[in-house]
Amino acid sequence: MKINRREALRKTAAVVTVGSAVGNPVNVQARGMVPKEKLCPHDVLTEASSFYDVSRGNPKPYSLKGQQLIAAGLTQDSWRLEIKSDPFIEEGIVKEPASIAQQFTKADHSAFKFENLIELGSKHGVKFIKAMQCLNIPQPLGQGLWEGVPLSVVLRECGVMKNIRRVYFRGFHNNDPKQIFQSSVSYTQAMETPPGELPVFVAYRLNGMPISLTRGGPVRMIVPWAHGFKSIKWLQEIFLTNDYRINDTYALNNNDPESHLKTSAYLDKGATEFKTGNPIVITGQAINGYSGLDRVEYWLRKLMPGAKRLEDNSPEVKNAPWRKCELADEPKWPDVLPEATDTRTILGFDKDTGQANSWPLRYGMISFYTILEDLKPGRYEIRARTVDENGFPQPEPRNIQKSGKNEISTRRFTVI
Ligand SMILES: Nc1nc2c(c(=O)[nH]1)N[C@H]1C(S)=C(S)[C@@H](COP(=O)(O)O)O[C@H]1N2
Ligand SMILES: [Mo]
Repeated sequence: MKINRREALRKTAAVVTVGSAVGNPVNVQARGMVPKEKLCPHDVLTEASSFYDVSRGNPKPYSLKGQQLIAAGLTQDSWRLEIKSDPFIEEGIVKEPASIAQQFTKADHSAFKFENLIELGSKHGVKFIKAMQCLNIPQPLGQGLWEGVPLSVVLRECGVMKNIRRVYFRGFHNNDPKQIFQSSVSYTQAMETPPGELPVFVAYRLNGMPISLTRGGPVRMIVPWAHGFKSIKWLQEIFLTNDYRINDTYALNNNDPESHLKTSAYLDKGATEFKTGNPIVITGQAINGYSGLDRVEYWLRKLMPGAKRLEDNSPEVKNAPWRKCELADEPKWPDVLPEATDTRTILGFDKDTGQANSWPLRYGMISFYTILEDLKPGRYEIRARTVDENGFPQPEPRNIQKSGKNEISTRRFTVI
């Protein structure tokens, strides 16, 4: 893929001199030249096939081939999107059923086609760079430039709507109800975007190309602020209901269905043994979540024989001498974006100047690193944590792990 080849060239050409970080005594001693790709080993945009995959289904939709794929509506030509209102009512709970002036169904051939979506996109299209992260898996899954049509624009095609409080979406699944994977947003979240905020959108491009089948193509929902389970892959059905209760599939497993991406740092895995005398490079990625990211910090401790395991909320961890990690520089966008992408057209970038509104990007991820020098032989444990823009160190302020895995990331290694 073009962007990755260019990115690779850029990375191998660049070297970074380390050694001046204030308040970072471990790094002050670093004298070596460490290639930038070692410090920041992650691409800014993840190639579609390199995302970590989280998919239900047996067989998984992307394993279908040929005629089965067409029958499943998973090619651009065969793809259809149904939009229906839900007749649901319940005595004493939901008094009136939802209704919309125009339903879009397969039965009467009115369902949306791929070309209808592209047409809406030519007038109202949006682009956004988003980190995908599973609520139940610490490490981010990847980051993409997603492109599509705001859900509000699609729903306006339904004309007058009544008694709608939640908007649900489902992907392709076989007929076993256990395989249904659905998520939802509130009516307001679907229809309105506050200033500076981001719309939910129906996406049909990833990193400048059609969304691959493995990444949920031809069409996938993208909920910018949310964990992956809201971003339904193989989207084929939207239903509008007056049932205000959040019946996302993920809620059934004790997950918080309204979680936003948490600000948190995740250490990369790596060697467990280093030779004394060589600088040790520790890397990771941080998510710039709901509360924003102020900084990433690390704490290194020597593990004495019999050292006890430390809980995230123990005084030892809270009062430890945490030090700042280095954050990856903002990239030169033309080097990492698909050819000829105008940053002025990407949400989160200034419409006039094309500058990013923030670095790291909102709901994006950023590489961080530190370099450890002159460690004496022994066992060590390193932790990394974020501090958000309200001054809360990870895992605060929201430490309930079922609203997103943000326990403090820890790695052990030996210096010999
Ligand atoms: N239709 C459908 N959409 C889905 C899923 C699924 O199993 N089926 N998994 C969800 C979950 S839990 C996550 S974390 C993300 C993962 O996205 P990825 O596989 O592109 O990394 O997709 C979401 N969308
Ligand atoms: Mo997930």
